Amino acid sequence: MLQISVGEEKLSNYINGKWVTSTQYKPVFNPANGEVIVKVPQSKAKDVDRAVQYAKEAQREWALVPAPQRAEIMFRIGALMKERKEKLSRLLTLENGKVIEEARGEVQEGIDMAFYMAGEGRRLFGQTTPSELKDKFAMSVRSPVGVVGIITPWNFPIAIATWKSFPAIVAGNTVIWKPATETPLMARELARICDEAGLSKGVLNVVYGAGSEVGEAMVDHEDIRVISFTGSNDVGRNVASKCGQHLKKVSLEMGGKNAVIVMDDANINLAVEGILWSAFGTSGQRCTACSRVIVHQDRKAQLEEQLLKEMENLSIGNGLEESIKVGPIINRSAIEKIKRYIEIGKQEGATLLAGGYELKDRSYEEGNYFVPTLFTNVTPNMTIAQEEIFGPVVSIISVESFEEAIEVNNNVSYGLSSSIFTKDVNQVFAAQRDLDTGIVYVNAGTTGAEIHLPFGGTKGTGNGHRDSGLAALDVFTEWKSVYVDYSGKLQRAQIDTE
Ligand code: UN1
Repeated sequence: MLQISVGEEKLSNYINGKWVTSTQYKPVFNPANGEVIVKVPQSKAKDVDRAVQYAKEAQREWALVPAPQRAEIMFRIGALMKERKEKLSRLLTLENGKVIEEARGEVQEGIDMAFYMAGEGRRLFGQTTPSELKDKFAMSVRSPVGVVGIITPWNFPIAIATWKSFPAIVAGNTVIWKPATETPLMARELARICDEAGLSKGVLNVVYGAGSEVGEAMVDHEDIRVISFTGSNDVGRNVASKCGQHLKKVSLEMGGKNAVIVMDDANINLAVEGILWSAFGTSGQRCTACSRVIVHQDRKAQLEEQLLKEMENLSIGNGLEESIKVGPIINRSAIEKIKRYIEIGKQEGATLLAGGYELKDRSYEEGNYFVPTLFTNVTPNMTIAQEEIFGPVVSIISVESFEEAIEVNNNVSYGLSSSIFTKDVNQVFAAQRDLDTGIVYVNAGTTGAEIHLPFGGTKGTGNGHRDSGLAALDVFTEWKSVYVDYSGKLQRAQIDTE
């Protein structure tokens, strides 16, 4: 078994290719046992400013490096990530808690993104199109935006960072990255890999610290031209309004209140598997997690019975043990938040079928473990059916028809992911049209997004942009339309067209 170091080592910011120490640090805890694993810098606005100055200078040169060469470095980054997949995965479990199998999956998502964007270096397609005038050529090209700021969450500390930074880098931008304070090791490892892969200094810069200090400084910095943020709805709104004041491009990825719909003709065994995986994987701490099950009334009893039976097999514990299925919750305040929702669910009249409490016996004492929880007889407007809990809590809502299922699915302020289990091809196509979410699954749970498709959602989930896929390039590039007139005379558009 690969050893991972645990200690009180102090991490450094990574600015202009150098590791820079800080004056203030904060301890980072292993959610599985409460041990301090590392100390993370608490940087100030002036650290952000210093990083931006270097990034700005570096960007001028980086933008002139041919994109296929930028992409070759991206390919090396992917290769190094692949070589270190096991080490990265174990560190990820250490700091985030997710079970090792899922950690491997997340690291793979980052590797996939590296290779995908490495390929993009030889595309970055624009358009060529006829001009309305004679002897005139028209095209559109993508140009980098400049220095971009990325603010990433603790629940997918490496995958989401790659969704944002890799397209930005291949497109010729330089990056200031504020990782979540809870999960700083993935940022250090990724910076090390970029360094070893030969990424020019100043192209990727890591500045650790609080959102209220480092995040705010990034949002307010006039030389950061784009902010790409994944996190809570409250913070996202604040980021968006500040960016609005600065006329700064901002891409937001926020919460979800995702549902699995189980129709009367569904394969119930498959639906149960899909629900368990998407509701209790990562202990429900995914933006895409299933937190509502909308079931046709004729199958409700059967579904509940099978879910309850399978939930008994979900082993809870330290995610580094291969047999564990449900790892810890990230921290105490997340546990408290989940507990509050359990109380609200009970008060509002939902029936608690399983779980609903924190594990506190001797072997779990020091970690943050919450038992997978199932509520039923939930009505669509109850608080637990409306608000994001970000924990292993599922609410069952029963409906009488397909139309009602769609309506209940859409009756929330978020719109990230949705899923339907049915064998009826007509319902499949109607559902993919009518479900108001950025991601729709048919006969699979609500998680499992692949990196070459756009990731994001409607309504309160975002502000119209998408992470990953080709869509990410739209966030990190400006369109430039170029007209070349080779007629040798002045030709006026819309006028000299006869
Ligand atoms: C997130 O929860 O913020 O589809 C990201 C999924 C993962 C990504 C989740 N590939 O669940």
